[in-house]
Amino acid sequence: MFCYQCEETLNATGCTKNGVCGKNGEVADLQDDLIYLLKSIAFYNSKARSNKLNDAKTDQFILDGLFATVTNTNFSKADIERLIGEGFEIKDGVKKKLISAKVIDEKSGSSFPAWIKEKLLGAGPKADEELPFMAKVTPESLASVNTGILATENEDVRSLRELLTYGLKGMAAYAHHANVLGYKDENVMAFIEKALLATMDDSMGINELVPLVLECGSKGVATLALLDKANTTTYGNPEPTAVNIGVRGNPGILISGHDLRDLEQFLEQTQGTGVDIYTHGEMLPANSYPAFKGYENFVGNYGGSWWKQKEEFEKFNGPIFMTTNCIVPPKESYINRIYTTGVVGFDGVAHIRADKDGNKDFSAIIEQAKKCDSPEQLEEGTIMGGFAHVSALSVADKIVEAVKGGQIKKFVVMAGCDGRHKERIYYTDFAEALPKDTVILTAGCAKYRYNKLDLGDIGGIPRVIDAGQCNDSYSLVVIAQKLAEAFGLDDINDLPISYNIAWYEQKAVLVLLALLSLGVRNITLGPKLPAFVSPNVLNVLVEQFNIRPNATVEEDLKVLL
Ligand code: FS2
Ligand code: SF4
Repeated sequence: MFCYQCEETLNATGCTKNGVCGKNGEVADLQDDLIYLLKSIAFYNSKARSNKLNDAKTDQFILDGLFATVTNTNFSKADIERLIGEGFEIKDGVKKKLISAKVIDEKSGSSFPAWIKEKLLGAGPKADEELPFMAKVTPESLASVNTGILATENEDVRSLRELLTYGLKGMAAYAHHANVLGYKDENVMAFIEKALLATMDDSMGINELVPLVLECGSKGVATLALLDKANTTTYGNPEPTAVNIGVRGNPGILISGHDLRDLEQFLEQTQGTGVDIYTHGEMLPANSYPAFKGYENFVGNYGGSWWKQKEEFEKFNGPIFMTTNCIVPPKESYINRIYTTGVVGFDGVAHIRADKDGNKDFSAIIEQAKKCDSPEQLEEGTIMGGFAHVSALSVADKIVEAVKGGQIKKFVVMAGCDGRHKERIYYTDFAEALPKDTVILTAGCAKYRYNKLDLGDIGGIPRVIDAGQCNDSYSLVVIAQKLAEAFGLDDINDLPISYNIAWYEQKAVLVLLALLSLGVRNITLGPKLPAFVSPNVLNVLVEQFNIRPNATVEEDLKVLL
Protein backbone atom coordinates (compact mmCIF):
# COMPACT_ATOMS: atom_id res chain seq x y z
CA MET A 1 0.00 0.00 0.00
CA PHE A 2 0.92 3.60 -0.47
CA CYS A 3 -1.57 6.32 0.40
CA TYR A 4 -0.92 10.01 0.99
CA GLN A 5 -4.30 11.46 0.16
CA CYS A 6 -5.13 13.04 3.53
CA GLU A 7 -3.56 15.56 5.86
CA GLU A 8 -2.84 13.00 8.57
CA THR A 9 -0.76 10.71 6.37
CA LEU A 10 2.10 9.02 8.20
CA ASN A 11 5.10 11.29 8.86
CA ALA A 12 3.64 13.75 6.36
CA THR A 13 4.87 11.50 3.56
CA GLY A 14 2.59 8.47 3.13
CA CYS A 15 0.99 5.49 4.86
CA THR A 16 2.71 2.28 3.75
CA LYS A 17 1.58 -0.58 5.98
CA ASN A 18 -1.73 0.49 7.41
CA GLY A 19 -3.36 3.89 7.37
CA VAL A 20 -3.24 6.31 10.29
CA CYS A 21 -7.00 6.49 9.63
CA GLY A 22 -7.35 2.74 10.25
CA LYS A 23 -7.60 1.65 6.60
CA ASN A 24 -5.62 -1.56 6.29
CA GLY A 25 -3.08 -2.20 3.55
CA GLU A 26 -5.21 -4.75 1.76
CA VAL A 27 -8.19 -2.40 1.54
CA ALA A 28 -5.93 0.44 0.40
CA ASP A 29 -4.62 -1.73 -2.46
CA LEU A 30 -8.15 -2.73 -3.40
CA GLN A 31 -9.14 0.93 -3.46
CA ASP A 32 -6.28 1.61 -5.90
CA ASP A 33 -7.59 -1.24 -8.06
CA LEU A 34 -11.08 0.24 -7.94
CA ILE A 35 -9.82 3.65 -9.07
CA TYR A 36 -7.89 1.97 -11.87
CA LEU A 37 -11.01 0.11 -12.93
CA LEU A 38 -13.00 3.36 -12.88
CA LYS A 39 -10.53 4.77 -15.41
CA SER A 40 -11.38 1.95 -17.76
CA ILE A 41 -15.11 2.46 -17.21
CA ALA A 42 -14.52 6.15 -17.89
CA PHE A 43 -12.89 5.28 -21.18
CA TYR A 44 -15.90 3.33 -22.44
CA ASN A 45 -18.51 5.51 -20.81
CA SER A 46 -17.12 8.73 -22.29
CA LYS A 47 -17.67 7.14 -25.69
CA ALA A 48 -21.14 6.05 -24.63
CA ARG A 49 -21.87 9.59 -23.42
CA SER A 50 -20.76 11.28 -26.63
CA ASN A 51 -23.02 8.85 -28.51
CA LYS A 52 -25.92 9.33 -26.09
CA LEU A 53 -25.70 5.69 -25.00
CA ASN A 54 -24.84 6.39 -21.37
CA ASP A 55 -27.12 5.47 -18.48
CA ALA A 56 -27.79 6.71 -14.96
CA LYS A 57 -26.59 3.49 -13.33
CA THR A 58 -23.06 3.86 -14.71
CA ASP A 59 -22.89 7.52 -13.67
CA GLN A 60 -23.98 6.55 -10.18
CA PHE A 61 -21.38 3.79 -10.05
CA ILE A 62 -18.55 6.14 -11.07
CA LEU A 63 -19.59 8.64 -8.37
CA ASP A 64 -20.02 5.99 -5.69
CA GLY A 65 -16.77 4.24 -6.58
CA LEU A 66 -14.82 7.47 -6.20
CA PHE A 67 -16.71 8.49 -3.05
CA ALA A 68 -16.09 5.11 -1.39
CA THR A 69 -12.34 5.80 -1.52
CA VAL A 70 -12.54 9.18 0.23
CA THR A 71 -10.77 9.12 3.60
CA ASN A 72 -12.88 7.62 6.42
CA THR A 73 -15.66 6.46 4.12
CA ASN A 74 -15.27 2.75 3.48
CA PHE A 75 -12.92 0.44 5.36
CA SER A 76 -14.59 -2.79 4.25
CA LYS A 77 -12.68 -5.31 2.16
CA ALA A 78 -15.96 -7.01 1.22
CA ASP A 79 -17.47 -3.72 0.02
CA ILE A 80 -14.52 -2.71 -2.14
CA GLU A 81 -14.35 -6.21 -3.63
CA ARG A 82 -18.07 -6.04 -4.36
CA LEU A 83 -17.62 -2.65 -6.03
CA ILE A 84 -14.78 -4.05 -8.15
CA GLY A 85 -16.97 -6.98 -9.21
CA GLU A 86 -19.83 -4.65 -10.07
CA GLY A 87 -17.40 -2.36 -11.89
CA PHE A 88 -16.31 -5.12 -14.23
CA GLU A 89 -19.94 -5.95 -14.98
CA ILE A 90 -20.73 -2.31 -15.68
CA LYS A 91 -17.68 -1.91 -17.87
CA ASP A 92 -18.57 -5.04 -19.87
CA GLY A 93 -22.15 -3.84 -20.25
CA VAL A 94 -21.10 -0.43 -21.58
CA LYS A 95 -18.58 -2.05 -23.90
CA LYS A 96 -21.19 -4.43 -25.31
CA LYS A 97 -23.53 -1.53 -25.93
CA LEU A 98 -20.78 0.31 -27.82
CA ILE A 99 -19.96 -2.73 -29.93
CA SER A 100 -23.57 -3.41 -30.86
CA ALA A 101 -24.06 0.26 -31.76
CA LYS A 102 -20.84 -0.05 -33.83
CA VAL A 103 -19.22 2.79 -31.93
CA ILE A 104 -16.17 0.65 -31.26
CA ASP A 105 -14.80 -2.11 -33.38
CA GLU A 106 -13.77 -4.91 -31.09
CA LYS A 107 -11.77 -6.74 -33.72
CA SER A 108 -9.40 -3.98 -34.75
CA GLY A 109 -9.38 -1.95 -31.56
CA SER A 110 -9.49 1.05 -33.89
CA SER A 111 -11.39 3.25 -31.48
CA PHE A 112 -8.56 3.34 -28.92
CA PRO A 113 -6.46 6.49 -28.91
CA ALA A 114 -2.76 5.92 -29.60
CA TRP A 115 -1.66 6.44 -25.99
CA ILE A 116 -4.11 3.88 -24.67
CA LYS A 117 -2.93 1.36 -27.22
CA GLU A 118 0.68 1.89 -26.27
CA LYS A 119 0.30 2.11 -22.54
CA LEU A 120 -2.38 -0.40 -21.83
CA LEU A 121 -2.42 -2.72 -24.79
CA GLY A 122 1.25 -2.92 -25.64
CA ALA A 123 2.32 -3.02 -29.26
CA GLY A 124 -0.18 -4.52 -31.68
CA PRO A 125 -3.48 -5.00 -29.85
CA LYS A 126 -4.95 -8.44 -30.32
CA ALA A 127 -8.47 -9.05 -31.50
CA ASP A 128 -10.58 -8.71 -28.38
CA GLU A 129 -7.92 -7.56 -25.99
CA GLU A 130 -8.57 -4.34 -24.16
CA LEU A 131 -7.03 -2.99 -20.99
CA PRO A 132 -5.15 -6.15 -19.97
CA PHE A 133 -5.85 -5.90 -16.26
CA MET A 134 -9.56 -6.38 -16.95
CA ALA A 135 -9.23 -9.85 -18.37
CA LYS A 136 -11.12 -11.46 -15.51
CA VAL A 137 -13.88 -10.15 -13.31
CA THR A 138 -11.97 -10.86 -10.13
CA PRO A 139 -9.94 -8.64 -7.87
CA GLU A 140 -7.10 -11.16 -8.12
CA SER A 141 -6.54 -10.39 -11.78
CA LEU A 142 -5.66 -6.85 -10.81
CA ALA A 143 -2.73 -8.20 -8.85
CA SER A 144 -0.62 -8.44 -11.99
CA VAL A 145 -0.79 -4.68 -12.61
CA ASN A 146 0.66 -2.02 -10.36
CA THR A 147 -2.39 0.16 -9.83
CA GLY A 148 -0.76 2.16 -7.04
CA ILE A 149 0.18 5.81 -6.87
CA LEU A 150 3.92 5.12 -7.08
CA ALA A 151 3.51 3.44 -10.47
CA THR A 152 3.86 6.96 -11.88
CA GLU A 153 7.58 7.55 -11.62
CA ASN A 154 7.86 11.25 -12.38
CA GLU A 155 7.26 13.00 -9.08
CA ASP A 156 5.58 16.07 -10.56
CA VAL A 157 3.31 14.15 -12.90
CA ARG A 158 2.40 11.85 -10.01
CA SER A 159 1.67 14.87 -7.85
CA LEU A 160 -0.66 16.45 -10.42
CA ARG A 161 -2.36 13.15 -11.25
CA GLU A 162 -3.10 12.61 -7.58
CA LEU A 163 -4.18 16.22 -6.99
CA LEU A 164 -6.60 15.76 -9.88
CA THR A 165 -7.78 12.38 -8.61
CA TYR A 166 -8.44 13.74 -5.11
CA GLY A 167 -10.30 16.70 -6.58
CA LEU A 168 -12.42 14.18 -8.50
CA LYS A 169 -13.11 12.20 -5.33
CA GLY A 170 -14.38 15.39 -3.68
CA MET A 171 -16.41 16.27 -6.76
CA ALA A 172 -17.92 12.79 -6.81
CA ALA A 173 -18.94 13.08 -3.15
CA TYR A 174 -20.73 16.39 -3.76
CA ALA A 175 -22.30 15.16 -7.02
CA HIS A 176 -23.47 12.01 -5.21
CA HIS A 177 -25.35 14.16 -2.68
CA ALA A 178 -27.00 16.19 -5.45
CA ASN A 179 -27.92 12.94 -7.24
CA VAL A 180 -29.63 11.57 -4.14
CA LEU A 181 -32.04 14.52 -4.39
CA GLY A 182 -32.51 14.06 -8.14
CA TYR A 183 -30.09 16.74 -9.39
CA LYS A 184 -27.57 15.71 -12.07
CA ASP A 185 -25.14 17.45 -14.37
CA GLU A 186 -23.92 15.76 -17.55
CA ASN A 187 -21.00 18.18 -17.85
CA VAL A 188 -19.70 17.19 -14.44
CA MET A 189 -19.86 13.50 -15.34
CA ALA A 190 -18.17 14.12 -18.69
CA PHE A 191 -15.39 16.01 -16.92
CA ILE A 192 -14.87 13.25 -14.36
CA GLU A 193 -14.41 10.75 -17.18
CA LYS A 194 -12.08 13.03 -19.13
CA ALA A 195 -9.96 13.71 -16.06
CA LEU A 196 -9.78 10.06 -14.97
CA LEU A 197 -8.45 9.19 -18.40
CA ALA A 198 -5.98 12.06 -18.32
CA THR A 199 -4.34 10.50 -15.26
CA MET A 200 -3.29 7.58 -17.52
CA ASP A 201 -2.03 9.69 -20.39
CA ASP A 202 1.77 9.80 -20.46
CA SER A 203 1.73 12.53 -23.08
CA MET A 204 0.41 14.95 -20.44
CA GLY A 205 3.06 16.73 -18.36
CA ILE A 206 2.90 19.66 -15.94
CA ASN A 207 1.82 22.13 -18.65
CA GLU A 208 -1.16 20.02 -19.64
CA LEU A 209 -2.15 18.79 -16.18
CA VAL A 210 -2.17 22.15 -14.37
CA PRO A 211 -4.99 23.57 -16.56
CA LEU A 212 -6.92 20.35 -16.04
CA VAL A 213 -6.53 20.65 -12.27
CA LEU A 214 -7.96 24.18 -12.49
CA GLU A 215 -10.78 22.95 -14.70
CA CYS A 216 -11.48 20.45 -11.94
CA GLY A 217 -11.89 23.49 -9.64
CA SER A 218 -14.32 25.23 -11.99
CA LYS A 219 -16.34 22.06 -12.45
CA GLY A 220 -16.20 21.83 -8.67
CA VAL A 221 -17.91 25.24 -8.41
CA ALA A 222 -20.62 23.95 -10.77
CA THR A 223 -21.02 20.79 -8.68
CA LEU A 224 -21.27 22.74 -5.43
CA ALA A 225 -23.80 25.10 -7.04
CA LEU A 226 -25.87 22.11 -8.12
CA LEU A 227 -25.76 20.65 -4.62
CA ASP A 228 -26.77 24.00 -3.16
CA LYS A 229 -29.75 24.07 -5.51
CA ALA A 230 -30.64 20.46 -4.64
CA ASN A 231 -30.53 21.10 -0.88
CA THR A 232 -32.29 24.45 -0.83
CA THR A 233 -34.97 23.51 -3.35
CA THR A 234 -35.75 20.35 -1.41
CA TYR A 235 -35.43 21.59 2.16
CA GLY A 236 -35.62 25.41 1.94
CA ASN A 237 -32.94 28.00 2.59
CA PRO A 238 -31.20 27.56 5.95
CA GLU A 239 -32.20 30.19 8.50
CA PRO A 240 -30.14 31.66 11.33
CA THR A 241 -30.71 29.19 14.16
CA ALA A 242 -29.56 28.76 17.74
CA VAL A 243 -28.93 25.00 17.79
CA ASN A 244 -29.40 23.19 21.10
CA ILE A 245 -26.32 21.24 22.18
CA GLY A 246 -27.87 19.71 25.29
CA VAL A 247 -29.97 16.53 25.58
CA ARG A 248 -33.45 15.43 26.64
CA GLY A 249 -34.47 12.42 28.71
CA ASN A 250 -35.74 10.24 25.84
CA PRO A 251 -33.75 7.59 24.01
CA GLY A 252 -32.13 8.97 20.89
CA ILE A 253 -30.62 8.19 17.50
CA LEU A 254 -27.54 10.09 16.38
CA ILE A 255 -27.20 10.93 12.66
CA SER A 256 -23.73 11.72 11.33
CA GLY A 257 -22.28 12.46 7.89
CA HIS A 258 -23.79 14.75 5.29
CA ASP A 259 -26.87 13.09 3.77
CA LEU A 260 -29.97 15.21 4.41
CA ARG A 261 -32.34 12.69 2.81
CA ASP A 262 -31.35 10.05 5.37
CA LEU A 263 -32.00 12.52 8.16
CA GLU A 264 -35.39 13.39 6.68
CA GLN A 265 -36.37 9.72 6.54
CA PHE A 266 -35.30 9.22 10.15
CA LEU A 267 -37.37 12.20 11.25
CA GLU A 268 -40.40 10.85 9.43
CA GLN A 269 -40.06 7.31 10.74
CA THR A 270 -39.50 8.30 14.38
CA GLN A 271 -42.66 10.42 14.70
CA GLY A 272 -44.71 9.20 17.67
CA THR A 273 -42.15 6.58 18.72
CA GLY A 274 -40.75 8.46 21.73
CA VAL A 275 -37.28 8.39 20.14
CA ASP A 276 -35.39 11.67 19.67
CA ILE A 277 -33.08 12.57 16.78
CA TYR A 278 -29.73 14.33 17.20
CA THR A 279 -27.08 15.36 14.67
CA HIS A 280 -23.35 14.74 15.00
CA GLY A 281 -20.36 16.33 13.26
CA GLU A 282 -21.13 17.57 9.77
CA MET A 283 -24.86 16.97 10.15
CA LEU A 284 -25.07 19.97 12.55
CA PRO A 285 -26.14 22.43 9.78
CA ALA A 286 -29.27 20.33 9.13
CA ASN A 287 -30.73 21.97 12.24
CA SER A 288 -31.07 25.21 10.26
CA TYR A 289 -33.25 23.92 7.40
CA PRO A 290 -36.90 25.01 7.55
CA ALA A 291 -38.06 21.55 6.42
CA PHE A 292 -36.65 19.89 9.52
CA LYS A 293 -37.57 22.47 12.12
CA GLY A 294 -41.15 21.31 12.48
CA TYR A 295 -40.20 17.90 13.88
CA GLU A 296 -40.75 18.02 17.63
CA ASN A 297 -38.31 15.16 18.26
CA PHE A 298 -35.43 16.85 16.41
CA VAL A 299 -33.52 17.91 19.50
CA GLY A 300 -30.25 19.42 18.26
CA ASN A 301 -26.57 18.57 17.91
CA TYR A 302 -24.57 16.20 20.08
CA GLY A 303 -20.81 16.58 20.50
CA GLY A 304 -18.12 17.85 18.19
CA SER A 305 -16.44 16.94 14.94
CA TRP A 306 -15.76 13.51 13.43
CA TRP A 307 -12.58 12.62 15.28
CA LYS A 308 -14.26 12.82 18.69
CA GLN A 309 -16.70 10.04 17.85
CA LYS A 310 -15.04 7.26 19.84
CA GLU A 311 -15.57 9.10 23.09
CA GLU A 312 -18.88 10.72 22.16
CA PHE A 313 -20.58 7.70 20.56
CA GLU A 314 -19.92 5.70 23.68
CA LYS A 315 -21.68 8.33 25.79
CA PHE A 316 -24.58 8.76 23.42
CA ASN A 317 -25.95 5.36 24.51
CA GLY A 318 -28.31 4.94 21.51
CA PRO A 319 -27.87 3.89 17.87
CA ILE A 320 -25.63 5.93 15.59
CA PHE A 321 -26.22 6.19 11.85
CA MET A 322 -23.30 7.08 9.54
CA THR A 323 -24.79 8.49 6.34
CA THR A 324 -21.44 9.34 4.67
CA ASN A 325 -17.86 10.06 5.68
CA CYS A 326 -16.40 10.34 8.28
CA ILE A 327 -16.54 7.03 10.17
CA VAL A 328 -13.72 6.20 12.55
CA PRO A 329 -13.10 2.46 13.18
CA PRO A 330 -15.68 1.82 15.92
CA LYS A 331 -14.91 0.58 19.42
CA GLU A 332 -16.26 -2.78 20.54
CA SER A 333 -18.29 -0.95 23.17
CA TYR A 334 -20.67 0.51 20.56
CA ILE A 335 -20.10 -1.55 17.41
CA ASN A 336 -23.50 -3.24 17.92
CA ARG A 337 -25.32 0.09 17.79
CA ILE A 338 -23.56 1.80 14.89
CA TYR A 339 -24.92 1.50 11.32
CA THR A 340 -23.66 2.48 7.89
CA THR A 341 -25.49 3.19 4.65
CA GLY A 342 -24.76 4.21 1.05
CA VAL A 343 -21.05 4.29 0.23
CA VAL A 344 -19.97 3.94 3.86
CA GLY A 345 -18.76 0.57 5.08
CA PHE A 346 -16.93 -1.13 7.90
CA ASP A 347 -16.69 -4.91 8.20
CA GLY A 348 -18.78 -6.10 11.16
CA VAL A 349 -21.04 -3.03 11.16
CA ALA A 350 -24.69 -3.45 10.05
CA HIS A 351 -25.46 -1.74 6.74
CA ILE A 352 -28.85 -0.35 5.69
CA ARG A 353 -29.64 -0.39 1.98
CA ALA A 354 -32.14 1.75 0.10
CA ASP A 355 -34.90 0.25 -2.03
CA LYS A 356 -35.09 1.16 -5.71
CA ASP A 357 -36.79 4.47 -4.86
CA GLY A 358 -34.14 5.46 -2.36
CA ASN A 359 -36.30 4.68 0.68
CA LYS A 360 -34.71 3.10 3.74
CA ASP A 361 -36.37 1.09 6.47
CA PHE A 362 -35.07 2.19 9.87
CA SER A 363 -37.55 0.22 11.99
CA ALA A 364 -34.91 -2.13 13.47
CA ILE A 365 -32.75 0.83 14.50
CA ILE A 366 -35.74 2.62 16.05
CA GLU A 367 -36.66 -0.56 18.00
CA GLN A 368 -33.08 -0.82 19.26
CA ALA A 369 -33.14 2.85 20.29
CA LYS A 370 -36.23 2.31 22.43
CA LYS A 371 -34.28 -0.17 24.56
CA CYS A 372 -31.29 2.15 25.03
CA ASP A 373 -30.64 4.71 27.75
CA SER A 374 -31.02 8.36 26.87
CA PRO A 375 -27.81 10.19 25.87
CA GLU A 376 -25.39 11.35 28.53
CA GLN A 377 -25.26 15.14 28.48
CA LEU A 378 -21.90 16.47 27.26
CA GLU A 379 -22.63 20.19 27.32
CA GLU A 380 -25.53 22.62 27.31
CA GLY A 381 -26.55 25.81 25.59
CA THR A 382 -26.72 26.67 21.90
CA ILE A 383 -24.49 27.39 18.93
CA MET A 384 -25.46 29.61 16.02
CA GLY A 385 -25.70 28.31 12.47
CA GLY A 386 -27.70 28.71 9.30
CA PHE A 387 -25.86 31.55 7.57
CA ALA A 388 -25.89 30.05 4.10
CA HIS A 389 -25.82 32.60 1.29
CA VAL A 390 -29.50 33.61 1.35
CA SER A 391 -29.64 34.37 5.06
CA ALA A 392 -26.12 35.87 5.15
CA LEU A 393 -26.92 38.12 2.20
CA SER A 394 -30.25 39.18 3.67
CA VAL A 395 -28.11 41.38 5.94
CA ALA A 396 -25.70 42.37 3.15
CA ASP A 397 -26.62 46.06 3.50
CA LYS A 398 -25.80 45.97 7.18
CA ILE A 399 -22.49 44.21 6.45
CA VAL A 400 -21.50 46.71 3.74
CA GLU A 401 -22.36 49.58 6.10
CA ALA A 402 -20.29 48.04 8.89
CA VAL A 403 -17.31 47.66 6.55
CA LYS A 404 -17.67 51.22 5.22
CA GLY A 405 -18.10 52.55 8.76
CA GLY A 406 -14.96 50.71 9.93
CA GLN A 407 -16.72 48.46 12.45
CA ILE A 408 -15.70 45.43 10.37
CA LYS A 409 -12.11 45.60 9.18
CA LYS A 410 -11.70 42.13 7.79
CA PHE A 411 -13.41 38.82 7.03
CA VAL A 412 -11.33 35.70 7.49
CA VAL A 413 -12.49 32.53 5.77
CA MET A 414 -11.63 29.74 8.21
CA ALA A 415 -13.45 26.99 6.37
CA GLY A 416 -12.47 23.36 5.82
CA CYS A 417 -11.88 20.30 7.93
CA ASP A 418 -11.11 19.43 11.49
CA GLY A 419 -8.71 16.65 12.42
CA ARG A 420 -7.41 14.81 15.44
CA HIS A 421 -3.88 16.16 15.63
CA LYS A 422 -3.09 18.36 18.60
CA GLU A 423 -1.55 21.06 16.40
CA ARG A 424 -5.08 22.01 15.28
CA ILE A 425 -5.43 23.91 18.54
CA TYR A 426 -3.83 26.58 16.32
CA TYR A 427 -7.28 27.28 14.82
CA THR A 428 -8.83 27.85 18.25
CA ASP A 429 -5.96 30.13 19.21
CA PHE A 430 -6.15 31.97 15.89
CA ALA A 431 -9.92 32.54 16.21
CA GLU A 432 -9.48 33.81 19.77
CA ALA A 433 -6.61 36.08 18.80
CA LEU A 434 -8.46 37.74 15.93
CA PRO A 435 -9.27 41.37 16.72
CA LYS A 436 -12.87 42.16 17.65
CA ASP A 437 -13.43 43.99 14.35
CA THR A 438 -12.99 40.82 12.29
CA VAL A 439 -15.61 38.28 11.21
CA ILE A 440 -14.98 34.59 10.54
CA LEU A 441 -16.71 33.04 7.52
CA THR A 442 -16.84 29.27 7.75
CA ALA A 443 -18.20 26.02 6.33
CA GLY A 444 -17.14 22.44 7.06
CA CYS A 445 -16.17 20.80 10.30
CA ALA A 446 -13.19 23.13 10.90
CA LYS A 447 -15.69 25.30 12.80
CA TYR A 448 -15.70 22.93 15.77
CA ARG A 449 -12.35 24.40 16.76
CA TYR A 450 -14.00 27.74 17.59
CA ASN A 451 -17.80 27.62 17.25
CA LYS A 452 -18.35 27.18 20.97
CA LEU A 453 -16.21 30.17 21.92
CA ASP A 454 -18.05 33.32 22.84
CA LEU A 455 -16.70 35.59 20.10
CA GLY A 456 -19.67 37.96 20.24
CA ASP A 457 -21.07 40.05 17.42
CA ILE A 458 -20.52 43.34 15.61
CA GLY A 459 -23.70 45.41 15.71
CA GLY A 460 -25.81 42.27 15.56
CA ILE A 461 -23.63 40.55 12.91
CA PRO A 462 -22.21 37.39 14.54
CA ARG A 463 -18.43 37.14 14.48
CA VAL A 464 -18.73 33.56 13.21
CA ILE A 465 -20.87 33.31 10.09
CA ASP A 466 -21.39 29.58 9.60
CA ALA A 467 -22.63 28.68 6.11
CA GLY A 468 -22.96 24.96 6.91
CA GLN A 469 -21.29 21.72 5.90
CA CYS A 470 -18.26 21.57 3.60
CA ASN A 471 -21.01 20.60 1.12
CA ASP A 472 -22.27 24.19 1.51
CA SER A 473 -18.97 25.84 0.61
CA TYR A 474 -20.70 27.30 -2.45
CA SER A 475 -22.34 29.77 -0.05
CA LEU A 476 -18.94 31.27 0.73
CA VAL A 477 -18.35 31.82 -2.98
CA VAL A 478 -21.73 33.52 -3.42
CA ILE A 479 -21.20 35.69 -0.33
CA ALA A 480 -17.78 36.83 -1.64
CA GLN A 481 -19.13 37.50 -5.14
CA LYS A 482 -22.13 39.48 -3.86
CA LEU A 483 -19.98 41.53 -1.52
CA ALA A 484 -17.64 42.32 -4.44
CA GLU A 485 -20.70 43.52 -6.38
CA ALA A 486 -21.92 45.60 -3.43
CA PHE A 487 -18.51 47.27 -3.15
CA GLY A 488 -18.29 47.74 -6.93
CA LEU A 489 -15.13 45.58 -7.18
CA ASP A 490 -14.21 43.56 -10.27
CA ASP A 491 -11.71 41.36 -8.48
CA ILE A 492 -12.70 39.36 -5.38
CA ASN A 493 -9.09 39.61 -4.24
CA ASP A 494 -9.72 43.32 -3.57
CA LEU A 495 -12.32 42.50 -0.93
CA PRO A 496 -11.34 42.74 2.73
CA ILE A 497 -11.35 38.92 2.91
CA SER A 498 -8.41 36.68 3.71
CA TYR A 499 -8.28 32.88 3.72
CA ASN A 500 -6.92 30.62 6.45
CA ILE A 501 -8.15 27.21 5.32
CA ALA A 502 -7.79 23.93 7.21
CA TRP A 503 -7.87 20.76 5.16
CA TYR A 504 -7.98 17.07 5.97
CA GLU A 505 -9.47 15.06 3.14
CA GLN A 506 -10.36 15.09 -0.53
CA LYS A 507 -13.61 17.04 -0.35
CA ALA A 508 -11.56 19.94 0.98
CA VAL A 509 -9.10 19.46 -1.90
CA LEU A 510 -11.96 20.09 -4.32
CA VAL A 511 -13.09 23.18 -2.39
CA LEU A 512 -9.53 24.49 -2.51
CA LEU A 513 -9.35 23.91 -6.28
CA ALA A 514 -12.73 25.63 -6.63
CA LEU A 515 -11.36 28.74 -4.91
CA LEU A 516 -8.24 28.71 -7.09
CA SER A 517 -10.34 28.38 -10.24
CA LEU A 518 -12.19 31.54 -9.18
CA GLY A 519 -8.86 33.33 -9.02
CA VAL A 520 -8.65 33.57 -5.22
CA ARG A 521 -5.05 34.37 -4.26
CA ASN A 522 -3.07 34.42 -1.03
CA ILE A 523 -4.69 31.40 0.63
CA THR A 524 -3.02 30.24 3.82
CA LEU A 525 -3.33 26.46 4.09
CA GLY A 526 -2.74 24.18 7.04
CA PRO A 527 -2.09 22.58 9.37
CA LYS A 528 0.32 20.87 6.95
CA LEU A 529 0.69 21.16 3.20
CA PRO A 530 -0.46 18.08 1.26
CA ALA A 531 2.22 15.38 1.02
CA PHE A 532 1.11 14.78 -2.56
CA VAL A 533 2.15 18.25 -3.67
CA SER A 534 5.71 17.98 -5.03
CA PRO A 535 8.15 20.91 -4.65
CA ASN A 536 7.76 21.85 -8.32
CA VAL A 537 3.97 21.70 -8.19
CA LEU A 538 4.07 23.78 -5.03
CA ASN A 539 6.16 26.35 -6.90
CA VAL A 540 3.47 26.56 -9.57
CA LEU A 541 0.80 27.10 -6.88
CA VAL A 542 2.91 29.75 -5.19
CA GLU A 543 3.69 31.56 -8.43
CA GLN A 544 0.13 31.51 -9.75
CA PHE A 545 -1.83 31.86 -6.52
CA ASN A 546 0.59 32.79 -3.76
CA ILE A 547 -0.54 29.88 -1.58
CA ARG A 548 1.39 29.67 1.68
CA PRO A 549 1.51 27.21 4.58
CA ASN A 550 0.28 28.47 7.91
CA ALA A 551 2.90 29.33 10.54
CA THR A 552 2.33 30.65 14.05
CA VAL A 553 -0.78 32.52 15.14
CA GLU A 554 1.22 35.74 15.56
CA GLU A 555 2.88 35.52 12.16
CA ASP A 556 -0.34 34.57 10.38
CA LEU A 557 -2.29 37.35 12.02
CA LYS A 558 0.24 39.80 10.60
CA VAL A 559 0.05 38.28 7.12
CA LEU A 560 -3.72 37.80 7.02
CA LEU A 561 -4.79 41.09 8.56
FE1 FS2 B 1 -15.08 17.81 7.57
FE2 FS2 B 1 -13.60 17.89 5.67
FE3 FS2 B 1 -17.12 15.97 6.39
FE4 FS2 B 1 -15.93 17.88 4.90
S1 FS2 B 1 -13.39 16.35 7.34
S2 FS2 B 1 -15.03 19.47 6.22
O1 FS2 B 1 -14.26 17.85 3.75
O2 FS2 B 1 -16.45 16.02 4.65
O3 FS2 B 1 -16.70 17.21 6.64
FE1 SF4 C 1 -3.10 7.34 5.42
FE2 SF4 C 1 -4.85 9.30 5.07
FE3 SF4 C 1 -4.57 7.38 3.25
FE4 SF4 C 1 -5.72 6.89 5.62
S1 SF4 C 1 -6.49 8.23 3.98
S2 SF4 C 1 -4.23 5.59 4.57
S3 SF4 C 1 -4.45 8.19 6.98
S4 SF4 C 1 -3.05 8.92 3.83
